[in-house]
Amino acid sequence: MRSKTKRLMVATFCLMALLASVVFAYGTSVAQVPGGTLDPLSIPQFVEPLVIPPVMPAKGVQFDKSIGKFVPYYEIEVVQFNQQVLPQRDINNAQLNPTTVWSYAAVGRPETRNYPAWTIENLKDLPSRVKWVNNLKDASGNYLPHLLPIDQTLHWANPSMDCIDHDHGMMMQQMRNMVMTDCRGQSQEPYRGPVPIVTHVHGAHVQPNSDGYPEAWYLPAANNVGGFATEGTRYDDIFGGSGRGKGFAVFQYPNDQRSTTLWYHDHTLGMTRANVYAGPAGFFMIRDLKDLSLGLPGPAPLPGVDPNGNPLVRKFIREIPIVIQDRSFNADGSLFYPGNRAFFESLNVPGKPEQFPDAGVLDIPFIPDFAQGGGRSDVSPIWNPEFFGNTMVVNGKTWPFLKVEQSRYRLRFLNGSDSRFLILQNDNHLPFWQIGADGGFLPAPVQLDRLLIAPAERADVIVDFSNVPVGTEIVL
Ligand SMILES: [Cu+2]
Repeated sequence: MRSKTKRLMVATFCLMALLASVVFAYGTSVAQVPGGTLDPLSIPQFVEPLVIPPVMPAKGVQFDKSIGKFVPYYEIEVVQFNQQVLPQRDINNAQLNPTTVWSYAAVGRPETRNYPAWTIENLKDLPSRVKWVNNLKDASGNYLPHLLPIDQTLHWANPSMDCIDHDHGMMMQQMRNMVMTDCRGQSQEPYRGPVPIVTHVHGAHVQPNSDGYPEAWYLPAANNVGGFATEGTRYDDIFGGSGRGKGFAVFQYPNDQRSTTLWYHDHTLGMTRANVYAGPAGFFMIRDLKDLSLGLPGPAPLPGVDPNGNPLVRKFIREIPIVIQDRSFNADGSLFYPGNRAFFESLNVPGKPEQFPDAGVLDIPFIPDFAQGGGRSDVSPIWNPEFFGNTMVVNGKTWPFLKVEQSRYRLRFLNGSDSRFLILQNDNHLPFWQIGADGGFLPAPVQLDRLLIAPAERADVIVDFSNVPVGTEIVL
């Protein structure tokens, strides 16, 4: 295999303010990050307002006998829909299509469909219970295939049960009288079957049976899932075995931890990267009534009030969750994600159209083929060890802007990228006052001019726009 040249791109973010109040938005410097057929330089920046994720509605309450308390109960499904992630028009005024994405939404409440998902609000020490439904089905009840190329040769969910280690697999199957999933597959083709989903709340204190183990996945309850394993090997552990059924699992979160910023996302074995890239992720806040005495900027979005398209509500809000994700797109608006290992090597695939003009081809044996010398190849044909997108998507829009008041704001950042570390700074030299991180509040606020956030990491930050003149533009 040819050695690869490491592609380096510094994530230069820009914070930008404009208008009669203060506004800010996000941009990235020009850099040649390879991606799909949509040229990121054709996407106008700072034309769409930042979406403020509303609060996920609960279905009701349920009585938990073991603790003798009523607990909030949610029914949340993963669904597929179209969303205008790109602006409506490119820089030449040509139309840009909506993007087909997945996300979480309240069951039976299509108005809650948004990528990223609406925020689940929790009170410390009050458990919450969620029925997580995999509803990746079409209108006629058949399963929807994945939006992105899924490598079947990794150690992954493998609902097709075509385990490479077949003899071992058969023996295990007979011994344990169970189907063999959660293994490396034989096929070098992308998986086109029904999509496994299992949800994990990142950073939550939780019992194993509600953790969303990677092997606890389940398929949608679709008409045509015959021939596939419908659950992973740890599915039976779910909620003590009582909170499960076809196409769903019920998990309970004790919320017995410090108030903090958590997030929920798919966690399926060997395909979390692609499932999360397709969209399903949202904030999961734990709040402590004691925090009300801290005098932090607020309020956050309130239950039952969608702040988007409502200037009065937006003017009032002072706490905003912000998830930043790098993505790449194709000219038809679809998400781009690499479909071959050669992409990672900046090389071409033999016999396929060039993805890197004038580069060579990657012509090596892939799993399960045997390499020279007799050993099995250990290189997967589709999977890329890391991925960098060439646009910045913030709360489900490319390079949005936000009007702010002359006031302090609490910004709850999440880096929802696959591989990219983010270094945030702004061109107005406004300091970030970091007050919290993954586990909760810091002992004291820390003043920073740059904010480094790793993938999946959160930063709870106060930015003070009080003394910024009206009309200023700040680029993050
Ligand atoms: Cu996570």
